[in-house]
Amino acid sequence: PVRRCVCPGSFDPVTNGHVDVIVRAAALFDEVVVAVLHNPAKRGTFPVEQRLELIAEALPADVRERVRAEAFAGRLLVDVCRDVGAGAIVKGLRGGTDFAYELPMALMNRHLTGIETMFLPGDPALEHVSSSLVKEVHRYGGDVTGLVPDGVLAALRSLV
Ligand code: COD
Repeated sequence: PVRRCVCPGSFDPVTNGHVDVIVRAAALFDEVVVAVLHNPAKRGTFPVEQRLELIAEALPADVRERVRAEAFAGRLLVDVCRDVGAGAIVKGLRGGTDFAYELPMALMNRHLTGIETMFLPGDPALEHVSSSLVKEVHRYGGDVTGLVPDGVLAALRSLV
């Protein structure tokens, strides 16, 4: 059987920290579904279609055919996992704060359907990288080169 996992997030926008976790998940599973979960009531910075495109173009060529990005509005992560046929959730951890935030969600998701969450330690070189900090630093004129894929750099520059 095909072993498939879900890498969930907001990806508003995708960062090199996300890409690292997705590529490493692709080394552990046959297929990875990058699930862009969004709240239809909240607009976010980038439209969901653009978030999907930015993820797709950031993927290294050697994993592209086994990784797909898909958007889900107003859904529980466990329902997304069931719908796409994923047996596990894979998430990156940036340290103790991420763990404190992620642990109750992992336990709740297991409570709901039995699905397991696997945590991968984030690349220490990217530990300070989050979508929100990247946007803030860029907004006030800081340089985020090396922290996000090239397509995201261009997308940030075209924000008004
Ligand atoms: N290094 C390693 N990992 C990283 C890095 C980095 N530099 N940056 C981000 N990550 C990891 C985060 O720890 C997270 O696991 C993942 O990447 C996604 O990050 P974001 O910021 O894009 O996404 P979040 O944290 O906003 O996503 C939250 C979810 C959408 C996953 C969550 O809210 C959810 O599951 N929502 C669906 C509704 C639901 O089921 N709720 C009940 C949950 S119990």
